[in-house]
Amino acid sequence: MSFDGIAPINSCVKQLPALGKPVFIADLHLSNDKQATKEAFFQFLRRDAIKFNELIILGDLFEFWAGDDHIDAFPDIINALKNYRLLGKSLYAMHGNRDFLLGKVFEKQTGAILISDPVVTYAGHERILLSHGDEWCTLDKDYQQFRSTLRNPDVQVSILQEKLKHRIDLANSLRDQSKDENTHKSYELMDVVVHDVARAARQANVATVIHGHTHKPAHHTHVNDDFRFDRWVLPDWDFENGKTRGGYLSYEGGFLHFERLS
Ligand SMILES: [Mn+2]
Repeated sequence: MSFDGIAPINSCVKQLPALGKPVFIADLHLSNDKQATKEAFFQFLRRDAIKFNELIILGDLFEFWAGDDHIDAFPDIINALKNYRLLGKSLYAMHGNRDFLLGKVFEKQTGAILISDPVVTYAGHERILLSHGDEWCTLDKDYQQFRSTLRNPDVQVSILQEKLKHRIDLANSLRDQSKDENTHKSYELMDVVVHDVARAARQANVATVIHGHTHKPAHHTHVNDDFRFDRWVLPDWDFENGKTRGGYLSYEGGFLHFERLS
């Protein structure tokens, strides 16, 4: 499976069709050493996502994705996604900061469509802005610098020309480094800056924003310079060692609704 030369960031569509009955998830951080979390995801697809028409993954489905030639490490996850598509459902995936190298082969093998971050969609009459959310963690200047480097198409292409093993080693070391750094970062530094979300919402002409990344699930109603908007933050998932953290947001009958998984 060879890299086709298209930077993953250039593989994303900038428009989504209107959503009929969508379900949103993010930050599952799936990997092969997290069997219980994978099982929770498979059960969610069979039992919960099946009740909806579109599954929208707002980033970090994977703990890390070293490039599309990494796909062979995750046959069970790829099959589960493909089976969901085969039910006639739609599947959309956004890059997170850990799986920003998801590309055309992932799309082809799962039937998912990669979507830009941020992107506007409609659910019913509601215009909604979707994002992973890390773009709005603007207090963390070092992180933003790092993010813009990794989102540069030329950088992505040159990373993908490295051997898979080198990329996996690099991803592991970056992850360890970020875990290490994050223990010293404040709560505020690791959260979005509401003013920046408000500006993006205002520019996109939406009153509702859905994002993940911060692992601070909530429904906020903000009033920022007389601009009022709702911000729904998706939970991360962790079912390892008896934990039952995870959930989804759905839209049905004109309402967004949070559901916890257990
Ligand atoms: Mn993230």
